[in-house]
Amino acid sequence: MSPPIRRIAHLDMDAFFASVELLRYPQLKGLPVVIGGGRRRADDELLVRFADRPLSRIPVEAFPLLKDYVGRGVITTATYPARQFGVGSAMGMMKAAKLCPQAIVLPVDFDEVRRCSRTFKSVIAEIAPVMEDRGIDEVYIDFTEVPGGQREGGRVLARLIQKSIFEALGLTCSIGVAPNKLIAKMASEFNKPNGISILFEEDVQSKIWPLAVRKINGIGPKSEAKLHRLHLHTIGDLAAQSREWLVDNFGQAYGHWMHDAAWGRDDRPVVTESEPVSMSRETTFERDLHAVRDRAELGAIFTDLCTRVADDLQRKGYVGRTIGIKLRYDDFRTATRDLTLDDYTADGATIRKAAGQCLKRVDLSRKLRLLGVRVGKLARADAVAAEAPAQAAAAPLASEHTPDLFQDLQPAASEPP
Ligand code: DCP
Ligand code: MG
Repeated sequence: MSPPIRRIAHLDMDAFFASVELLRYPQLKGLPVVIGGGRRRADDELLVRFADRPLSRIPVEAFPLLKDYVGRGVITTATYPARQFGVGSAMGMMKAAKLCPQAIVLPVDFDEVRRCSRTFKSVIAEIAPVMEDRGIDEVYIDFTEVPGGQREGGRVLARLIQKSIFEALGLTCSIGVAPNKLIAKMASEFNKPNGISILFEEDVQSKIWPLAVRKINGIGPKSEAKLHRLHLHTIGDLAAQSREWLVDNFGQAYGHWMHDAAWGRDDRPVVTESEPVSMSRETTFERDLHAVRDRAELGAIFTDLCTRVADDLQRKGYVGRTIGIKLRYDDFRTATRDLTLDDYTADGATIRKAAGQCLKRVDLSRKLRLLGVRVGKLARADAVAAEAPAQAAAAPLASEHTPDLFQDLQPAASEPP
């Protein structure tokens, strides 16, 4: 057997946010549906009106339509039937309503989107462990050493992954398999939705060169405009230029990169996602604040940062043991302090207490321009819960009884008038 050749896949979910909504409302399958609008759940009213039946039995006629939408919202994504009318991501809803007034409008359900995102990635990771997370709905996968990864250029493994994701979630995706990430990313768009596209090095000329320069991931609108001014429109136009000419016009790094990209060369590895080490939130104030004179304001900001870190941890499924703070003074000096708890936590009040303790150990006589809260020594919440179910919740502090500095300044509402 010949040694395996490098095969890299790019997988991208189809009309992701919209497809997630269709899981809840399968009666909308095949219809033009757009996701977008304000924060208000446009289907709230529906849920109340049809509280007596399952979501899948709400009549299609009852859903809100694009033609009735008033506001300045933009479309996040659209189902493929809606795209046939020219409606798509980033288009204003009022403009889209002119193209496809009959489209159904639904808001995005971020929690559900995130859950689906986690699930499809874990399905892939079980089949092909070298996977790089590229965001909510896309990943790169190294097929090279995976069983089936070489058969039919990767088509066999790609089919298995598509089937496994569909069985787990009822969602479809599109996959491109190619010699590297750069080409794989372009290839995954070739047969959308629910498609597979297999490219080899020798296909670059016929399949990649006719595409617009903008299709290269890394050529944005500014570079595109400049290339157009130089009368270069397709990737083939770019490939026809000498390396030196590209370097002269676009600089060393970018010029060399462009030349390689146009010839389909890219040796970036697929980087398996490492676990986060810490999560933090910080904020720079609109004006410098003083610990005593602006204590109510600072206290509220401090609590808000703790709540937000706690939300981040909970949403991403982590708990942490080291709570830290960061201050930047008006002279730009920075101070950090941290405290390690006995038990893991993702609880806002616990984080707030520990962070308050840290605060007592810094100089608060100077004005502050920035405040940050960090939680480190992270572990997956489910792993910790499985190990020590009794301990996971409560996190006693090192010194419960010492008041912390912003603590007695906070909450503002309880201060004497
Ligand atoms: N998204 C967004 N804002 C944008 C573009 C996209 O919030 N300007 C969200 C909605 C998409 C998701 O990210 O569902 C994934 O983006 P894609 O570009 O992959 O678009 P889709 O998955 O919706 O469609 P496609 O089938 O073309 O991949
Ligand atoms: Mg997508």
